[in-house]
Amino acid sequence: MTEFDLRGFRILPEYLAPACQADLVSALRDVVAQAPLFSPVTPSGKTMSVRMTSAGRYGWVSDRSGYRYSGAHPAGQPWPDIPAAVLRIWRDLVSDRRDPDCCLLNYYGEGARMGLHQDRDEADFSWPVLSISLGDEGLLRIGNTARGGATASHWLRSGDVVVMGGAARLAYHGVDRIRFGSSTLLPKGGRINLTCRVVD
Ligand SMILES: O=C(O)CCC(=O)C(=O)O
Ligand SMILES: [Mn+2]
Repeated sequence: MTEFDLRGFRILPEYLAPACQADLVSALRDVVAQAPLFSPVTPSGKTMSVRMTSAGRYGWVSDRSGYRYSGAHPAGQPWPDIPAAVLRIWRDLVSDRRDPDCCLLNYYGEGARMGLHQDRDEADFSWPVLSISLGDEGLLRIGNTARGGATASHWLRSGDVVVMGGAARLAYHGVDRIRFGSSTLLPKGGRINLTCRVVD
Protein backbone atom coordinates (compact mmCIF):
# COMPACT_ATOMS: atom_id res chain seq x y z
CA MET A 1 0.00 0.00 0.00
CA THR A 2 1.27 3.50 -0.72
CA GLU A 3 2.26 5.88 2.04
CA PHE A 4 0.02 8.71 3.19
CA ASP A 5 -0.03 11.64 5.56
CA LEU A 6 -2.28 11.80 8.61
CA ARG A 7 -2.05 15.10 10.49
CA GLY A 8 1.61 15.41 9.55
CA PHE A 9 2.48 11.81 10.48
CA ARG A 10 3.99 10.00 7.49
CA ILE A 11 2.42 6.53 7.52
CA LEU A 12 4.02 3.74 5.48
CA PRO A 13 1.71 0.71 5.56
CA GLU A 14 3.34 -2.73 5.15
CA TYR A 15 6.80 -1.16 4.96
CA LEU A 16 8.24 -4.41 6.35
CA ALA A 17 7.52 -7.68 4.56
CA PRO A 18 6.50 -10.61 6.80
CA ALA A 19 9.97 -12.21 6.62
CA CYS A 20 11.60 -8.93 7.74
CA GLN A 21 9.13 -8.65 10.61
CA ALA A 22 10.07 -12.15 11.79
CA ASP A 23 13.81 -11.32 11.56
CA LEU A 24 13.23 -8.17 13.55
CA VAL A 25 11.37 -10.07 16.26
CA SER A 26 14.27 -12.49 16.62
CA ALA A 27 16.73 -9.58 16.98
CA LEU A 28 14.42 -8.09 19.61
CA ARG A 29 14.46 -11.35 21.56
CA ASP A 30 18.20 -10.78 22.05
CA VAL A 31 17.52 -7.21 23.21
CA VAL A 32 14.94 -8.38 25.76
CA ALA A 33 17.24 -11.19 26.95
CA GLN A 34 19.88 -8.57 27.85
CA ALA A 35 17.50 -5.81 28.96
CA PRO A 36 14.32 -7.42 30.32
CA LEU A 37 10.94 -5.70 29.92
CA PHE A 38 9.87 -3.71 32.97
CA SER A 39 6.68 -1.90 33.98
CA PRO A 40 7.35 1.83 34.28
CA VAL A 41 5.65 3.83 37.02
CA THR A 42 4.50 7.37 36.23
CA PRO A 43 5.67 10.28 38.42
CA SER A 44 2.19 10.22 40.03
CA GLY A 45 2.73 6.58 41.02
CA LYS A 46 0.59 4.72 38.46
CA THR A 47 2.00 1.58 36.85
CA MET A 48 1.81 1.86 33.07
CA SER A 49 -0.02 -0.96 31.27
CA VAL A 50 2.69 -1.08 28.57
CA ARG A 51 5.91 -2.90 29.44
CA MET A 52 9.14 -1.41 28.10
CA THR A 53 12.82 -1.75 27.52
CA SER A 54 15.32 -0.01 25.24
CA ALA A 55 18.37 -0.43 23.05
CA GLY A 56 21.02 2.16 22.30
CA ARG A 57 23.11 4.67 24.26
CA TYR A 58 20.02 5.74 26.15
CA GLY A 59 16.79 4.16 27.24
CA TRP A 60 13.60 5.84 28.33
CA VAL A 61 12.65 5.24 31.96
CA SER A 62 10.00 6.54 34.31
CA ASP A 63 9.54 6.31 38.04
CA ARG A 64 8.49 8.46 40.99
CA SER A 65 11.27 10.93 40.18
CA GLY A 66 10.04 11.56 36.63
CA TYR A 67 10.34 10.69 32.95
CA ARG A 68 13.86 10.74 31.53
CA TYR A 69 16.49 9.06 29.42
CA SER A 70 19.01 6.93 31.27
CA GLY A 71 22.29 5.33 30.24
CA ALA A 72 21.39 2.16 32.13
CA HIS A 73 18.51 -0.31 32.50
CA PRO A 74 16.72 -0.04 35.90
CA ALA A 75 18.61 -3.24 36.89
CA GLY A 76 21.91 -1.41 36.29
CA GLN A 77 23.34 -2.87 33.07
CA PRO A 78 23.96 -0.78 29.93
CA TRP A 79 21.34 -1.07 27.19
CA PRO A 80 22.12 -3.46 24.31
CA ASP A 81 22.96 -2.11 20.86
CA ILE A 82 20.17 -1.10 18.51
CA PRO A 83 19.65 -4.02 16.08
CA ALA A 84 21.14 -3.47 12.62
CA ALA A 85 17.76 -4.12 10.99
CA VAL A 86 16.29 -1.18 12.93
CA LEU A 87 19.17 1.11 11.95
CA ARG A 88 18.63 0.21 8.30
CA ILE A 89 15.03 1.45 8.49
CA TRP A 90 16.15 4.68 10.18
CA ARG A 91 18.84 5.31 7.55
CA ASP A 92 16.37 4.61 4.77
CA LEU A 93 13.55 6.82 6.04
CA VAL A 94 15.13 9.44 8.31
CA SER A 95 18.85 10.06 7.83
CA ASP A 96 22.21 8.45 7.22
CA ARG A 97 23.93 11.46 8.86
CA ARG A 98 23.17 10.38 12.37
CA ASP A 99 21.83 7.21 13.99
CA PRO A 100 19.26 7.30 16.78
CA ASP A 101 20.49 7.21 20.39
CA CYS A 102 17.53 5.24 21.65
CA CYS A 103 15.24 2.54 20.35
CA LEU A 104 12.42 2.26 22.87
CA LEU A 105 10.60 -1.07 22.80
CA ASN A 106 7.00 -1.03 24.02
CA TYR A 107 5.15 -4.29 24.56
CA TYR A 108 1.35 -4.11 24.69
CA GLY A 109 -0.23 -7.21 26.20
CA GLU A 110 -3.98 -7.76 26.30
CA GLY A 111 -5.71 -4.59 27.51
CA ALA A 112 -2.60 -2.38 27.40
CA ARG A 113 -2.87 1.15 26.08
CA MET A 114 -0.94 4.40 26.05
CA GLY A 115 -2.57 7.71 26.89
CA LEU A 116 -2.24 10.84 24.75
CA HIS A 117 1.19 12.37 25.27
CA GLN A 118 3.93 14.31 23.51
CA ASP A 119 7.43 12.91 22.99
CA ARG A 120 9.40 15.78 24.46
CA ASP A 121 12.21 14.39 26.57
CA GLU A 122 14.65 14.79 23.65
CA ALA A 123 16.95 17.81 23.17
CA ASP A 124 16.39 18.51 19.46
CA PHE A 125 12.89 18.29 18.01
CA SER A 126 14.19 18.79 14.46
CA TRP A 127 14.89 15.03 14.49
CA PRO A 128 11.78 12.95 13.81
CA VAL A 129 10.71 9.97 15.88
CA LEU A 130 10.49 6.78 13.81
CA SER A 131 7.88 4.22 14.88
CA ILE A 132 7.72 0.55 13.83
CA SER A 133 4.72 -1.66 14.63
CA LEU A 134 4.91 -5.46 15.00
CA GLY A 135 2.31 -8.02 15.99
CA ASP A 136 -1.26 -7.19 16.94
CA GLU A 137 -3.06 -4.18 15.51
CA GLY A 138 -3.06 -0.99 17.57
CA LEU A 139 -5.34 2.02 17.30
CA LEU A 140 -3.15 5.11 17.06
CA ARG A 141 -4.78 8.41 17.96
CA ILE A 142 -3.23 11.68 16.79
CA GLY A 143 -4.15 15.04 18.26
CA ASN A 144 -2.70 18.52 18.09
CA THR A 145 0.45 20.19 19.40
CA ALA A 146 -1.56 21.53 22.33
CA ARG A 147 -3.93 19.51 24.52
CA GLY A 148 -7.53 19.24 23.31
CA GLY A 149 -9.20 19.68 19.95
CA ALA A 150 -10.09 17.16 17.28
CA THR A 151 -8.13 13.93 16.90
CA ALA A 152 -7.77 11.36 14.12
CA SER A 153 -7.41 7.60 14.58
CA HIS A 154 -5.76 4.93 12.48
CA TRP A 155 -5.23 1.19 13.01
CA LEU A 156 -1.51 0.36 12.79
CA ARG A 157 -0.77 -3.17 11.59
CA SER A 158 2.31 -5.37 11.78
CA GLY A 159 5.02 -4.04 9.49
CA ASP A 160 3.66 -0.49 9.36
CA VAL A 161 6.13 2.34 9.94
CA VAL A 162 5.37 5.94 10.94
CA VAL A 163 7.65 8.99 10.76
CA MET A 164 6.62 11.67 13.26
CA GLY A 165 8.46 14.80 12.21
CA GLY A 166 8.22 18.42 11.18
CA ALA A 167 5.28 20.32 12.60
CA ALA A 168 3.83 17.03 13.91
CA ARG A 169 6.91 16.18 15.96
CA LEU A 170 5.25 17.57 19.08
CA ALA A 171 1.72 16.39 18.29
CA TYR A 172 -0.12 14.56 21.07
CA HIS A 173 -0.53 10.87 20.26
CA GLY A 174 -1.41 7.65 22.00
CA VAL A 175 -2.66 4.10 21.52
CA ASP A 176 -6.29 3.66 22.59
CA ARG A 177 -6.38 -0.13 22.38
CA ILE A 178 -4.98 -3.14 20.62
CA ARG A 179 -6.79 -6.01 18.91
CA PHE A 180 -5.25 -8.76 20.98
CA GLY A 181 -4.67 -11.91 18.91
CA SER A 182 -5.14 -10.18 15.53
CA SER A 183 -1.63 -11.16 14.35
CA THR A 184 0.27 -14.45 14.48
CA LEU A 185 3.72 -12.80 14.44
CA LEU A 186 4.22 -13.10 18.21
CA PRO A 187 3.41 -16.60 19.48
CA LYS A 188 1.92 -15.29 22.74
CA GLY A 189 0.13 -12.38 21.04
CA GLY A 190 0.44 -8.71 21.82
CA ARG A 191 1.91 -5.73 20.05
CA ILE A 192 5.47 -4.43 19.91
CA ASN A 193 6.13 -0.83 18.98
CA LEU A 194 9.66 0.46 18.48
CA THR A 195 10.37 4.19 18.53
CA CYS A 196 13.78 5.45 17.48
CA ARG A 197 14.84 8.80 18.88
CA VAL A 198 17.78 11.17 18.73
CA VAL A 199 18.16 12.12 22.39
CA ASP A 200 20.99 14.66 22.83
O1 LIG B 1 2.88 2.35 20.34
C1 LIG B 1 2.86 3.29 19.56
O2 LIG B 1 2.45 3.17 18.40
C2 LIG B 1 3.32 4.65 20.02
C3 LIG B 1 4.28 4.60 21.17
C4 LIG B 1 4.65 5.96 21.67
O3 LIG B 1 4.03 6.94 21.36
C5 LIG B 1 5.80 6.13 22.57
O4 LIG B 1 6.43 5.13 22.96
O5 LIG B 1 6.12 7.28 22.91
MN1 LIG C 1 5.09 8.80 21.92
